[in-house]
Amino acid sequence: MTQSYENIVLDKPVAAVQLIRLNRPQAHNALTSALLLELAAALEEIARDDAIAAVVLTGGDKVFAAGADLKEMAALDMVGVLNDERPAIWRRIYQFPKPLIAAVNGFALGGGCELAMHADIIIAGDNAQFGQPEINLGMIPGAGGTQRLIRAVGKSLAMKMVLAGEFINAQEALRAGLVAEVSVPEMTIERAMKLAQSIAQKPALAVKQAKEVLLKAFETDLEAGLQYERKAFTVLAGTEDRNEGINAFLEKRKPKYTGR
Ligand code: CO8
Repeated sequence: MTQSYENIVLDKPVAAVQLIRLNRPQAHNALTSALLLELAAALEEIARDDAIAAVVLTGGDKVFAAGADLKEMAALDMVGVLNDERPAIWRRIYQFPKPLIAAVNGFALGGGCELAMHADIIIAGDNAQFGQPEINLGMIPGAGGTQRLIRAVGKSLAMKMVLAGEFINAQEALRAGLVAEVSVPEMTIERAMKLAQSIAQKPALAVKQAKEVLLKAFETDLEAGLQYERKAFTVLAGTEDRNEGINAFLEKRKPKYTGR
């Protein structure tokens, strides 16, 4: 990494996976604009780095992230919110093209829950709590929470969480489909890293296409989504890795992928 960051920490990459830790422990990783800007910039740098295939994003042991920074939020009136740069930063985070796995221990609240939902996969420690408590502050989720949560957990549970501000624990999140796996908290990051490393070994172009097409399911109707899938499936037929994958299977040998 060429840039240095104050609000996030980038560990040395392991097996083509970059671990990013949110690092504002004094405020339970409350998401200031500065933190979000650093995260967006780091992800953009990683997107350009061929040596990194996937990212794991984590917070603290007890709190993944406590939401938008309320001190910053308090200073914004309606015009301030209207002109806020944050929606554009969130979009940059969402546009990260490589697999992004959130390893969530403890509270993921408000913008923290929304940040976890920007990831492609969430691995939760069994101490995790997910919530959108904005209603208690006279607000509603403002970083995609109303839209992504309802798609992830369905109407009734999303309504309960957003209207009543009630949290769900890791097991409830697992049952609802918000998270992919629950782990003991000490192993959450390790499990997320292992999963990311496994994905990092897959043919990169197929992974990229798969992520893009899966995310289209949130944005399109079935017919359009199926068309995206067909296009991506067709494009992959022109890649060396796809031919290598099929040939290696038929020749009963391990494939050697090159990312081409
Ligand atoms: N913002 C700023 N500071 C915070 C935040 C926050 N969200 N959360 C905690 N802190 C600070 C506290 O003020 C406190 O600071 P200090 O030591 O200076 O008093 C310190 O962190 C420790 O906090 P607590 O004493 O409360 O710690 P506990 O261990 O008792 O509780 C909790 C931990 C449960 C996480 C608790 O801190 C909490 O409930 N935090 C607020 C959660 C919340 O309501 N989040 C929603 C925020 S609104 C939001 O996210 C809207 C998203 C819209 C995004 C739009 C972008 C465009």
